[in-house]
Amino acid sequence: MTPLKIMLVNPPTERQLFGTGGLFLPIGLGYIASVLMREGHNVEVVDLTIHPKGMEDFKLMVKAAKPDMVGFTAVTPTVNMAIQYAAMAKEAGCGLTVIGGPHVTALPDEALLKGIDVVVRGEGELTMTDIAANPGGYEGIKGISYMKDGKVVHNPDREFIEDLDSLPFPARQLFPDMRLYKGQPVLGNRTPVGNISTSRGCPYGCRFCFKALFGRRFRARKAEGIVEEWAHMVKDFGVKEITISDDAFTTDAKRVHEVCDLLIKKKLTIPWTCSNGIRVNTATVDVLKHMKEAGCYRVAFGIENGDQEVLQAIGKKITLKQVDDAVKNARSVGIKTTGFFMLGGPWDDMRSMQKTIDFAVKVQPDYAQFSIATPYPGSELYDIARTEGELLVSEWGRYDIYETEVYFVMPGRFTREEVLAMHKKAYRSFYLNPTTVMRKLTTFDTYRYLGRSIGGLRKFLLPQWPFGSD
Ligand code: B12
Ligand code: SF4
Repeated sequence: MTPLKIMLVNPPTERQLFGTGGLFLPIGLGYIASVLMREGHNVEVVDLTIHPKGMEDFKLMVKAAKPDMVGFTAVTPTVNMAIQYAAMAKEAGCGLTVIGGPHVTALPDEALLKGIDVVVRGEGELTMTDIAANPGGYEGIKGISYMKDGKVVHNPDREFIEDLDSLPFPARQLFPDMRLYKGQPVLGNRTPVGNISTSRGCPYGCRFCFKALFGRRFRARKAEGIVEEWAHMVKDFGVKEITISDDAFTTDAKRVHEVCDLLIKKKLTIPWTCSNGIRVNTATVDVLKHMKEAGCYRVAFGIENGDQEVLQAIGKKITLKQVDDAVKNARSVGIKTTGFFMLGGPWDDMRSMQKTIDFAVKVQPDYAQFSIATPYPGSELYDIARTEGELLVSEWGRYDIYETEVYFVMPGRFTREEVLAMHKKAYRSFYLNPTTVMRKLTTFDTYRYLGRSIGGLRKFLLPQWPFGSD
């Protein structure tokens, strides 16, 4: 095998281009880099969210580096930028552009028709290794789509990686300094915040959720490897806090106990969070108590809706009682909670949105995040929004969280203006509620991170927020 020179690129969103900077190290790209290096390839990572570059500068950079292949990662709001930067790489003489990630896994044709050479669908480690071993010889490589004689060809899907412990750790050393990844107040407080992925796949089938990448089978790394990577982040990258980015970290309670035992034994109990949400039905006192002892200080719960019938309809498979218990359990062991709520789903009406707001206020997680239902390609929500609803936003660049958008409406159920009004009302009802205010005033973190707290409060109190682009 001839070693290749490969450049991997993390593109910014359009709104982020010269602005807000990166949140977390893109760990998927880190995995792709590390498996390619294991095969002997020469890999360079360019994170445009940290070191922004205009198209022309990027072109000059590629011209100077002369990579054999440039690979891009893309979520929905970054896909158009990725495609534009890929065109620059081509103009600079790079013969092969590859793209992977959730968006193109759902809509591979779109990227190919706009000039990308190869789309990697699903998990990319083994597929990218195969491409690099035989650039240009696409037949027989599972999990890719490409153009042949002017037509799109989709090779069969690749099987999921069964043994996640067989993967090397993400190549964090190739990325910019960890301190430049700013995290988010709601996700982590102490910088640098490191992120780690300990499992893939979620056994549940919530209808708004994109599952095409990792599937519904829970595949988990063993405690030993997780804790070794944890130690590596602390010792070699100086991370002060870790966020576990799994979809469903607590699915296997035995594994959680093993991780916590090892963290305690190896004295690695730095503060950590489960920022993407753990399932309320797995949040027992037993598990949470052990997590707290091992350093966990905040977990998020995907609560979504305050109407039991709607929860049923979206396939969330949780009860409001379980939510209440989970928040109480966390509070009883001293773990803070973030509740994720969703407004304006196709199953919503004004009544259920009001119930969601009331429930958030009643159940009182420490933080509440209300998002407006966003139909990401690859989710059932996307199909429903397109077929039964009226899609209002078609530019992928606007599918991010930097502005408040209503992406679709369900005629006869709610209007765009009603969703925006409920969204604003939700934040105000929650954060200006006397119980929340008292809790914030009596919380040490409010003062410890005063700057961020004031920034957060301003958002809620100033009249223009959260109107966003409205
Ligand atoms: C943690 C997380 C975050 C974190 C950190 C993101 C990060 N940069 O690491 C935060 C909170 C910051 C975040 C933000 C957002 N996220 Co997010 N996030 C996740 C979550 C829960 C896990 C991601 C993760 O760590 N995966 C583990 C790694 C190993 O997988 P991976 O990155 O996908 O990479 C693999 C493949 O995608 C592929 N691949 C990826 N890139 C490339 C590149 C090449 C060249 C190749 C060959 C292959 C390849 O191979 C990789 C290894 O197998 C996923 C849910 C999920 N299960 O995927 C959602 C998810 C990816 N997020 C999503 C979204 C929408 C967003 C936001 C747009 C939210 C918003 N409204 O603004 C932003 C975008 C930020 C950005 N520019 O990346 C959606 C994406 C849907 C879509 N159609 O694009 C997901 C799938 C959630 C969902 N179920 O809907 N997110
Ligand atoms: S929303 Fe959470 S629980 Fe539901 S399918 Fe997605 S990852 Fe699983």
